[in-house]
Amino acid sequence: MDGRVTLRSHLKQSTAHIPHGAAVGAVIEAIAAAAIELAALIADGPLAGVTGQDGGINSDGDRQKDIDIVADEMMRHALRGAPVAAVLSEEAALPETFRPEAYLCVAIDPLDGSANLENNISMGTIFSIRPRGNDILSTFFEPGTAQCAAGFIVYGPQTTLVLALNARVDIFILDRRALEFLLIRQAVQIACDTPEFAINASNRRHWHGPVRAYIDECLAGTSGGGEADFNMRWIGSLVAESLRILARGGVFLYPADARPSYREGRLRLLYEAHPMALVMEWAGGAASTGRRRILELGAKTPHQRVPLIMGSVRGVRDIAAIHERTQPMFDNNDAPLFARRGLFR
Ligand code: FBP
Repeated sequence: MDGRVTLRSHLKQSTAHIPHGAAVGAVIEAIAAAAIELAALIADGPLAGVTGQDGGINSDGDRQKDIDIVADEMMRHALRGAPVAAVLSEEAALPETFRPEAYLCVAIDPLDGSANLENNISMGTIFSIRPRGNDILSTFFEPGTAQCAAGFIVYGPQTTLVLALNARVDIFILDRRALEFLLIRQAVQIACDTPEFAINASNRRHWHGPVRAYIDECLAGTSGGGEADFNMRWIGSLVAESLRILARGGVFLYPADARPSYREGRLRLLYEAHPMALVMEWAGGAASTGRRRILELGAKTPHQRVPLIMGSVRGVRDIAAIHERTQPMFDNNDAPLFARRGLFR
């Protein structure tokens, strides 16, 4: 023994005492196996025939890259061989039923941030696993607290797997020679108070009052009377931003804004916000819309969007406190349009 802990041995141990643990482990192994193949394809890019060029439009009207289509096929193929009742993918309008009698359902974004392929910037796979209810579609519409495991893979300088399982978060790196994931960080805890934020600041003119107020405070720093001088990051890749938060804390915001197609935010509840929220909470962080805990939200449609604010507990709490002082224009907690009060303008 060389002391290395493989994903397989970790799963064996951590699924031993959870309901249907063997099935949960098998699904995670299937996703990890597909991720190893996908990592190789992404690393070769144009040499393997994937260019990041347009591949058409998916069922929800999003532009797809050729690599999105390949990633979706790879993940579906892997999950078809696993104990999975149904899969909801970003790339398809409705869940696809695999084995109706199986105990688990999976929501997946096969390749988030694929627009980064051309620029050689990190992108990733995000997954959420939950027990099947009586009816497949309503299973996916349950709140995020129904998830029994979730995680994401980052295809970057290293291929990293972040796994939320058994109420903790562990991180693995792909050993490219042995083609297996090895444990590198256990029971990760997010720093509770890092002065760093990530937001696409080019949208500032569209933001609602509370988001603008928080970011303006961060930018003003100690010269504006604040407690700290903040640093800013924006990679444009949800998985890379999330991994950074696990490494050093800070907050990430993709808020709702005034543009008609961003009234509910940009990111998707079922395969982006729910799994990231589980990762954040099980690593001691938080995830909110600004007004509601993400994990308490259920979906009404498979590809529903949601405002996502996540990361260090202190930052998420500060942002929620500003929201609390401002009334939404409509009484809709999931998609607030905020009243513009003098204080926040
Ligand atoms: P896709 O679902 O289209 O891949 O987009 C998701 C995403 O790339 C996130 O990874 C990232 O946080 C966000 O979009 C970036 O959005 P923007 O381009 O508006 O900054």
